[in-house]
Amino acid sequence: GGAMAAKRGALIVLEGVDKAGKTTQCNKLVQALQQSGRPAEMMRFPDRTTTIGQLISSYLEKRTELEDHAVHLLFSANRWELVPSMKRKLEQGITLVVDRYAFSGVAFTSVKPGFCLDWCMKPDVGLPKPDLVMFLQLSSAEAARRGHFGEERYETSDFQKAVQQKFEQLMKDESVNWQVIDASQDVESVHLDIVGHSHGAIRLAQDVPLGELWK
Ligand code: 2DT
Repeated sequence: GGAMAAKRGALIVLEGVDKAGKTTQCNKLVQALQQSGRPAEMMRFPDRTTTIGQLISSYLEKRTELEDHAVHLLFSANRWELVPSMKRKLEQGITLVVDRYAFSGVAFTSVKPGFCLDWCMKPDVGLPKPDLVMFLQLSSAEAARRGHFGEERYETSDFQKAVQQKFEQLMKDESVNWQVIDASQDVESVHLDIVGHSHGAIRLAQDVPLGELWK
């Protein structure tokens, strides 16, 4: 046989409605992986630091209006522009822990009038496929107990309920490795669940090539 390929890192995504604790858990997961000697980095979408990301950020802060199809494509373009660096890092053996991905893209746009799941998925077809997508499940009652929503676009209870239903539709797709996490538990228990699933995914990813999403 030829030279042994270096083991790649895993692409791990956290999804869920607002207030589920995604960002907290992404940070804790990266820390835990690093402490156990596994190279890991966090990413988030939208990545508001790029030129495209700044347009998106301005839209979310309601400082600008953008046509619904156009902003959907910007969110997707914001992922595609990061793909070369994501692939480089994964090939170097770095595990990427990602706060939101194409699933948020589809869930949030597809609740808008005149959009279907299928159209919303198209621009993200072929993105690096996550080895694991953990959905942080939280009831809308529990989300409400965690305090008020912020001032950004989409941060209302009705919108979030509709988004939750779209996520449930997306989770029926068995081509994606979904794991539902009970996000109503305390922070440490949620973390332990997430770490357990992640170690499994990292081990499996070492021996299979990175896939293509929805393809
Ligand atoms: P946070 O930065 O607080 O996560 O909020 N969104 C996100 C979309 O509408 N489409 C997408 O593709 C992505 C990744 C979800 C970001 C907001 O942007 C929404 C909440």
